[in-house]
Amino acid sequence: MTKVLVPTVCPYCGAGCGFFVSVERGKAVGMEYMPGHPVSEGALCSKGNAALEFLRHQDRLTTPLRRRGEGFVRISWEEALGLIARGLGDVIRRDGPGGVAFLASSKCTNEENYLLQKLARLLGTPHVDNCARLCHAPSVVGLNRTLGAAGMTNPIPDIGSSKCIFIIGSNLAENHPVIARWVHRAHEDGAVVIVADPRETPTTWMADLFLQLTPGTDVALLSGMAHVIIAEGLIDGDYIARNTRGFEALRESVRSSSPERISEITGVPPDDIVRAARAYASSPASSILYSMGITQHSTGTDNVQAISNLALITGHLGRPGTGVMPLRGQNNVQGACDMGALAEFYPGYGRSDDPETIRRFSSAWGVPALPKGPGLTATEMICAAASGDIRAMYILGEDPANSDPCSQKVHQALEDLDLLVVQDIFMTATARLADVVLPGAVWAEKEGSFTNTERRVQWSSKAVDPPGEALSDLEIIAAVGRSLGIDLGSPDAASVLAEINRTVPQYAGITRERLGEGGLIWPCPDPHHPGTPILHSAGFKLADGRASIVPVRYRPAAEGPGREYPLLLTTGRVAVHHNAGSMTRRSPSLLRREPDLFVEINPADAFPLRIAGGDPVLVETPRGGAEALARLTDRVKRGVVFMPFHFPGTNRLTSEATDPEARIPEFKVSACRIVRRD
Ligand SMILES: Nc1nc2c(c(=O)[nH]1)N[C@H]1C(S)=C(S)[C@@H](COP(=O)(O)OP(=O)(O)OC[C@H]3O[C@@H](n4cnc5c(=O)[nH]c(N)nc54)[C@H](O)[C@@H]3O)O[C@H]1N2
Ligand SMILES: Nc1nc2c(c(=O)[nH]1)N[C@H]1C(S)=C(S)[C@@H](COP(=O)(O)OP(=O)(O)OC[C@H]3O[C@@H](n4cnc5c(=O)[nH]c(N)nc54)[C@H](O)[C@@H]3O)O[C@H]1N2
Ligand code: SF4
Ligand SMILES: [Mo]
Repeated sequence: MTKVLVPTVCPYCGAGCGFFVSVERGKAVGMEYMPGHPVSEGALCSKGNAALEFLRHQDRLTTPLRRRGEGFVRISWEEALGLIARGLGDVIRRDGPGGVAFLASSKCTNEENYLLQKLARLLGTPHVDNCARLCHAPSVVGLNRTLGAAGMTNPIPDIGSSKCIFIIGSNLAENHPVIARWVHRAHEDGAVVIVADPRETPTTWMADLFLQLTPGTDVALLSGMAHVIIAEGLIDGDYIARNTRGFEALRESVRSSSPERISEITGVPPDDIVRAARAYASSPASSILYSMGITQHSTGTDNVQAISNLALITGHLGRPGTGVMPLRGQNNVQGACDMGALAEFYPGYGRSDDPETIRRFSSAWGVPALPKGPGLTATEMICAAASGDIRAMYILGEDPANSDPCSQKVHQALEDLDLLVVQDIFMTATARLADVVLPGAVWAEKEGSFTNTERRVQWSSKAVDPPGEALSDLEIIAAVGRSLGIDLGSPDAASVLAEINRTVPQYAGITRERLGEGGLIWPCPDPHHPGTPILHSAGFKLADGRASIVPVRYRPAAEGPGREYPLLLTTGRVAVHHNAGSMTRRSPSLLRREPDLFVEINPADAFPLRIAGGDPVLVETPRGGAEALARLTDRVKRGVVFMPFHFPGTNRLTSEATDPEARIPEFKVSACRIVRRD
């Protein structure tokens, strides 16, 4: 029997590595590397290598389920679709379509996300969002305002030609390991690597200069660097004059941010602030890579704007090896946002409160009217569910019961809904609260396009059939539409992509026929366009083609350590688990390496609490408590503790404070205390 190699895209992170699934007699029997892939060049990290382990896991959902008492019973597709149509219909008749909210999925394809937001809007509700809200929402607001586009400005392989790489709030060695290979390559070629992070991580190990700042003080650090760059005349005056507005206001606002003063706020030695500023400003091509350490703050948008400012005053944009690189997290979070699965945007980033955008989509979809946004964001939907304003939710491939902050409240809000529909591949904590659970097909069981963090759109092919009665998410969404009397067209990915080509200008030239190995990078406005790997090389898509320098002022995090809760809790990730863990905790080779929830504590903090390494402890915040095993390490500074959120518990602790504009929760700063469990 011959083996067939089917090209697919890794289902985990935004690096978008490619690999082949090898198929024999209709079964996935292994994987083969893809040496010709432009980003991964045949490499994969531990998660990518283990992807088949969860694909074939016995816990996969194989039939629709409905709640009965505390448990679930198997039902037919017909019954499931009937329940959903009746449940949504009841809510819409009573409360109007605004009583229904949809969460799209940054794990699903572009076509699936496009169809889900279309279903939501054709039903008449503006409330559709995705987990980007918990992730890069501040990049969408901050980069759109400063640079006129929210995407990564340069492609991943470009990092290899950078001469100074400033990594701030990103642990890419663990979370985007294949992108880290490009940083290594640049480093070997003589690039200076600077890392700003409150923790020592495998990423900080590759740094020439490690700035171990206090969590939540990034605006201060970046203002201090801007101060040095301006004071020492390291700005690019020509670039500023030709391409930007607002420089004088920035000069004024950072005048008092001397390295000595900033050192008091951030805990970073003044000399290191000066060294970092000089290295970044004076190299011929510098890039800034950032991620959740920047965005997941009540000052997330300010942090992002402070990053843009640094790039703009030094002219490190629009050329190879430069750029502002918000490393997207999920395999298709970029695509879910591009497809308009966001409260404030229709597909292609037309504002959902813009009458012209609404007119354009009404005409494209052949309906007289569409809801005007902005709708409720993912975090606001949960609050509205708690207060009774949202009565039904449809959740595609997300696990807010584990991944949203303050999870006790999320559980209660989801439980109180009249109807909760969850479409996933496993019985997650969120699915356990549902009235109806629908079994979806996962990446290798369906075809479609995914957009990685550098805006590269890639086609992933179907290798095997889904288990049992599971269907592709596209087929399910179309069937739900039909049961509600809404015709979403033919549920095959190529037809939906053809519609996307017509309605999303950035994707106009990204046709199915052109998506061979390596894909195409948007904007790609017509079928002959080669794609646009580097943004802003000929000005900015803002008034007069100029970028905006926006002065920002340091504000402390919403919650600080005090007498009752003396430690500062920061949360994040480890290499072998992914987000709420539904997939990696079902991969034996990964689970073996990190089997339990742990909390990293500095020995100097642990000693007076009589806590030894491996002890079970209770971590408590004003919201609640979670048990974890203590891990003593000086990778966290005194006063700071770290927990990953891959196991249930961590988000019982996290703060509900959000950024006032982007509405992202402050996952990176909560006040906590720790006690030993005897
Ligand atoms: N292995 C693995 N890979 C993943 C994921 C996963 O769960 N596991 N998830 C994917 C997703 S959805 C995302 S969004 C990305 C996220 O990727 P990252 O952003 O790299 O992930 P985090 O661990 O949340 O946080 C990054 C770093 O920010 C630091 N940090 C915390 N607070 C601050 C601060 O105030 N300032 C600064 N400068 N740094 C701070 C943390 O110590 C941490 O080292 O990873 C993606 N890839
Ligand atoms: N404390 C704390 N909390 C955080 C963060 C943090 O740093 N700290 N980070 C936040 C960030 S950046 C993010 S992005 C969110 C992530 O939040 P979520 O998106 O809720 O997290 P995941 O666990 O990735 O959930 C994805 C779900 O999709 C399912 N799935 C996978 N593939 C498919 C498919 O093809 N079809 C269907 N139907 N389902 C599929 C998976 O089984 C899983 O249940 O978490 C946020 N929460
Ligand atoms: S780096 Fe990301 S995309 Fe690449 S193999 Fe690892 S998890 Fe998959
Ligand atoms: Mo994320």
